[in-house]
Amino acid sequence: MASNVSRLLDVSRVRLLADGYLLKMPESEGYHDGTLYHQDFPGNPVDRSSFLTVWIALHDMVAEQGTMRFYNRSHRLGVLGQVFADGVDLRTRCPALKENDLSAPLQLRAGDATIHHSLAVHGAPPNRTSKPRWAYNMLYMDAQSRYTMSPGMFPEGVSLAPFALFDHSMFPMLPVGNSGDEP
Ligand SMILES: O=C(O)CCC(=O)C(=O)O
Repeated sequence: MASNVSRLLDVSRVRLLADGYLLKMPESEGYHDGTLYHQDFPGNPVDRSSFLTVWIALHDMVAEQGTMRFYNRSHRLGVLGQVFADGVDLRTRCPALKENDLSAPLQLRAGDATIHHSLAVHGAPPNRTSKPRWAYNMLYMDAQSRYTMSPGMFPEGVSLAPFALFDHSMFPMLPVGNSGDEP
């Protein structure tokens, strides 16, 4: 995975920035609504606007379970701002996002993955089925990225100096092969 990410980012070394399980409960149970359309960059304390999120379906899932959708080419629109503070998603804030540029709803098999750029606008509808939706995601960054201290996703108890490299076991440097395999 790290080798493929290094090729996509065009960098020689990559670190894991974060990973986690993503549970979207059925909307009918009242625990979760859709995922606001957002970019990942404003929610992470990283000084590079190019990092990648790999999202893996942990079971077969239909689009009605709330699979993600992406605005094609939206990574070219620049940094569009944080959405989770005021709950106003980027489709409302940014008229340049056109409905016909939205990717089709995805039906996925267990193990299928999507990869998106940290500036790609993406979101997901609520899970309108009766079954929970489980996914696992991993964020990979250029190993030369530096810590900006901006609020966002960051592990509790880890302390880095401003603009330090992410030189900590929570952000492992990953082996990058040079086998030339296709991503
Ligand atoms: O799983 C979701 O619905 C959203 C996940 C997401 O925004 C991400 O992986 O960047």
